Amino acid sequence: MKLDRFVRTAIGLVVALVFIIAIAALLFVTESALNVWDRLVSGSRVLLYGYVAVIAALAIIAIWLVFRLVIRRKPKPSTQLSAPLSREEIARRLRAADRDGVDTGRAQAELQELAKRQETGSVHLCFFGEISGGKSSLIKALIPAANVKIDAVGGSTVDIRHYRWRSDEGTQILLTDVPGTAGVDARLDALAEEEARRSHVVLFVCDGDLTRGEKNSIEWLLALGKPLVLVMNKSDRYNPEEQSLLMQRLFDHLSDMGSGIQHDRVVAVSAGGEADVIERRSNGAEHVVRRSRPADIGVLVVALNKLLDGEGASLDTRRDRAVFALAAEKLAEAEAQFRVQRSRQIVRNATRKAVIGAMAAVSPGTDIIIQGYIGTLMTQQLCKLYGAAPRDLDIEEFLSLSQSRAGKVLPLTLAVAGNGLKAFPGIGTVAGGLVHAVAYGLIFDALGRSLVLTLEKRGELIPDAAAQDFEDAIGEYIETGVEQVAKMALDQSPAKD
Ligand SMILES: Nc1nc2c(ncn2[C@@H]2O[C@H](COP(=O)(O)OP(=O)(O)OP(=O)(O)O)[C@@H](O)[C@H]2O)c(=O)[nH]1
Ligand SMILES: [Mg+2]
Repeated sequence: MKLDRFVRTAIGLVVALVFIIAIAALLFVTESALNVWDRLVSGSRVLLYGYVAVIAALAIIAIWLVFRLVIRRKPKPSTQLSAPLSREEIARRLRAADRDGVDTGRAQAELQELAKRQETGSVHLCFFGEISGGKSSLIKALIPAANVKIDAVGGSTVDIRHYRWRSDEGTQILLTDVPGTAGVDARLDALAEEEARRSHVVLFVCDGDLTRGEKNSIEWLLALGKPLVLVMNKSDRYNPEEQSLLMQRLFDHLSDMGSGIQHDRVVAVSAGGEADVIERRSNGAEHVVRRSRPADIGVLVVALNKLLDGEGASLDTRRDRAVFALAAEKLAEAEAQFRVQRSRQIVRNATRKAVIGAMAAVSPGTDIIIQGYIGTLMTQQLCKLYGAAPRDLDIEEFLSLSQSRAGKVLPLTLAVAGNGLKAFPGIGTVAGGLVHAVAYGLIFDALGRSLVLTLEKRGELIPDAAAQDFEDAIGEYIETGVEQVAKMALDQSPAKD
């Protein structure tokens, strides 16, 4: 690129001038700094230290400001499951949640139940599986005196019961009967799953090849680190050949899951019990006769003894960890619920303030829709609630992007606000100021609600993405929020009194 001679001369002169000014400024600054320093050093010590302290304080404030504006703070570590959890960690989370006002009752109850079980030192073996596999029958076979409900109709067990099986060297071994899974009531599945997590060992009961649901349950239990015995019950229904084929299939399934489970943890048994059979007498008449089936559970007892002997020492630690994880999950649920409630409150407060502010303004300008104090405060509060820590610049950018989006739908918002107000009886002609106030409120309400979803989804405030979410949802939000916001405005309106 060829530059004109004149332009080049001009640039050269400007460079020379800048150089001279820079040198002069440097000399000037150096001279005054040295001057000040000389005077400070020759003056009183108090003045010197005071001066240095003021400069240091100014420097710290400047660094802090830059940090706040520019550096994105890391979001709080998530409260999701991160195994293995220690007792201290879960206690710390509970204390923090308690301080925030989260209802930690269900999580605390889990830890209290654990403490109770630790105190008695008993070992819990939980019979788990789909309905009608014969869990209750197996308990009855192991403890003939136990009063267990057994029924051919699936879903016969509906609560959790512990039965004392025996004592090994003073340690009580309890068998736990839980409702079968995959029944009609999903709440019973949850009940059974929680109890399985509280137990030391799970005896997974099936009565043939595994269903998809059973495979999923086993994978889940293995992922939780539960010691497992796979019990194929009702083996009396199969001939020896079928039985050995089935056992191989069960073992293959477990190997496919990468469980590394030994052969002796897969057993075929028969709980026995009683069954009604129809018998035909010599005279041709049919009678229902109750027949008892012989029990064959020896291999199960052997497998259990071996497991208890081999893994005895680690069973408590593994059970404790599983319960800590369960408590953490319950805490996470409570925290999520808390966030939903609290975020509603925050959005409602901001909306109310926006409505009041707009009604107080003599002629509300459309440009102040969401920026300013209320928008910033609402965004900050919601981000804090969801553990996001955006830079101040991000908040500003998000609000200004949202503002331009809100501007686009302002005519629609005003129309919706006007209609919403007319729906209230006895309002008559709706004043323009009131319509504006409702429109402002609607925009805040929509902004808050969409921000909550964004934070839930992303865990942080990414200005572009959050503003896009707002734009995508604003139409729907103003329609669904209008009744509440119009009511809010009318409650504030002096015309009402
Ligand atoms: N043939 C045969 N039937 C059995 C055996 N064990 C249990 N049953 C029958 O299976 C049915 C269900 O037995 P339950 O012990 O109630 O099964 P469960 O797993 O506790 O069932 P839910 O509590 O409903 O989940 C009953 O009709 C039992 O008689 C067995 O070894 N062989
Ligand atoms: Mg049962």
